[in-house]
Amino acid sequence: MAQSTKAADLIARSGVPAYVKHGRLIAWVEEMAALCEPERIVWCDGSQEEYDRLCEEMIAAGSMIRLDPAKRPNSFLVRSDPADVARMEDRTFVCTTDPDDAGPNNNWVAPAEMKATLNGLFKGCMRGRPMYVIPYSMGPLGSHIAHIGVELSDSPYVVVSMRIMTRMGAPVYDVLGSDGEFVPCIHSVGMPLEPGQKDIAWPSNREHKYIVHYPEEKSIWSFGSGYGGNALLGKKCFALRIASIMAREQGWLAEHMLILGVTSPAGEKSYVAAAFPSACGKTNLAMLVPPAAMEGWKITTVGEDIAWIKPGADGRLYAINPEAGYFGVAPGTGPDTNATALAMLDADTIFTNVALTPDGDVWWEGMTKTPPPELIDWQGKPWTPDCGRLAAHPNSRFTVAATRCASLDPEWDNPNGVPISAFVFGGRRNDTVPLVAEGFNWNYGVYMAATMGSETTAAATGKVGVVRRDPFAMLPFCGYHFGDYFNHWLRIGHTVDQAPRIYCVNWFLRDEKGGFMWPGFGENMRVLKWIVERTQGRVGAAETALGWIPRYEDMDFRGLDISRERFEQLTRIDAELWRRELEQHGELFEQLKSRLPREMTLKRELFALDLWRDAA
Ligand code: O2Y
Ligand code: MN
Repeated sequence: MAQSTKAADLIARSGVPAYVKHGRLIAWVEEMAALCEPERIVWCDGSQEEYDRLCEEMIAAGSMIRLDPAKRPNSFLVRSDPADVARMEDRTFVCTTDPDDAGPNNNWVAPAEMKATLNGLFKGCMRGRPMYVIPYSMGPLGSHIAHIGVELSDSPYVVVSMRIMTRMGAPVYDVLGSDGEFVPCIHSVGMPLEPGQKDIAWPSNREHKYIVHYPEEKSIWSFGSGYGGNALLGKKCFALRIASIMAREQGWLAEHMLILGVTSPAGEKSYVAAAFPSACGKTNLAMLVPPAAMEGWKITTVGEDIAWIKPGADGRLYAINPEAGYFGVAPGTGPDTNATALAMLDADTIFTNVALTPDGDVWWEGMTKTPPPELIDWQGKPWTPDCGRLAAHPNSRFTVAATRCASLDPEWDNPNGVPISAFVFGGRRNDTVPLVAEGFNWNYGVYMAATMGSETTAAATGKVGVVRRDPFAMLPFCGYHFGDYFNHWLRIGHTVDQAPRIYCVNWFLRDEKGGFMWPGFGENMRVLKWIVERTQGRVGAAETALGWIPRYEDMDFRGLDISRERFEQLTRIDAELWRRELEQHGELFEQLKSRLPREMTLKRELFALDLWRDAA
């Protein structure tokens, strides 16, 4: 039988649900089935029964372990292939007709060339496996800020993860109707099964991995990996790379930002959106527990990774969290760093690549001070504390619904979003960048965000202490040229009447002995308090070349032993370090010069003059 006839037959046998009325979508599923040749097509409805059935199937196949129901009800452990443990920036591509549209910040291949490669790899790639049709909404169903995607995948792990991470299932088709817009996303683990071939616990393709975005047709193709950001295509691929392009075309923002609510003892509420590079503690900040001495202050969580932000009719910017769950890093999540997250993982959680205890529970580095005497590590091998290996992979993850988070903000699901009072940008810097600074105005803030950098960790690059420029914490996620992106940010600030103030923060300053100067975690509440009180015009600051910086008396240090001298170190602007910093800004601008807004180079010159004047 010809492939197209076989695909039509597969569609007919799949029993397209009556509520799927979208002809273009059905035709696309048929076209992809003709290419991938799955054994059957499964239309996912997002029900609990479907989730339970897929988990049971994965348990029976040996690719999922049910944890002890008394200790972790309805929770599971999955172990990936050791060669498939993280998203892969070097295998991620943005394919535009003009390479300059993708910019130097993306890996580029011509669309026709990439299509030829992918058509070859996808041909027959789902043989012996089902093709799941996964409809999902990024953002509350029907919200004017939300958008819809449909992912086709041959991985049941992707289906159950997408059910936690997004609003997934049959109701999405009601919003889609017969002709609504959706982002087509196709994913395959890239390991077809020949008749009689036994499957393995974590199928993937060790030879070929591709995570590909076509901005002009707004589609996503992912091959060869089953892990996180490479496979759950609603997250980094759609909600950041493709959405950043849609946002630019449509006048909104898609950002790598957490969203938190700050409530004062008087009951006043403000919302703050904050961008940090990966592995800088965004989840911890989004679920911060204020120190006891700051009684009455409260943090609530709208989102911990991604924000979609749109101008509202009242001239403010409104943000939603497009996701419905958290795919957080397990190691380092403990009672002192994030007690809220730890409690949230008590049930209904999928763990990936953490260690298993002999009594059917999970463990990772940082969960308890003393490790258990014996474990099964993330690769399924016996582990003891003195064996010299990590028990959990450093990028091991939990996947859990937002509704399990005790600090969840009551407005987290509001289709109109929450009004943003301040944007915060932070990186991991040993020196140079002070604890906190407020940009003098929108353009200043955009400059600070555009030039932010972060010390690399060994996990990211193999090198420690090298500053990688990560504008807006979007380096791996901006789907187009950073010069155009800076321009878009400049424009947005001037189209709204009440643009939020912009701050930069640095929790990671070190002293001459290499120790952290700022305690971080819950104590970051003191900085957040200064920020929201600034937006309300209630607290002072000193004017510096970098912007407004708090004086000692502007901060609430009740219950924290921070001397004036230490505070001065935390807020010092070192002219020599800044001279070098501005040189590096210049190097970044040189790379982006074909599309860099003039404001950026002018601002850099102004900065240099101000710093020179202050130092003189
Ligand atoms: O390695 C992965 O696939 C996950 S990456 C990730 C997951 C959740 C939130 N943020 C990130 C990130 O890299 O920024
Ligand atoms: Mn992230």
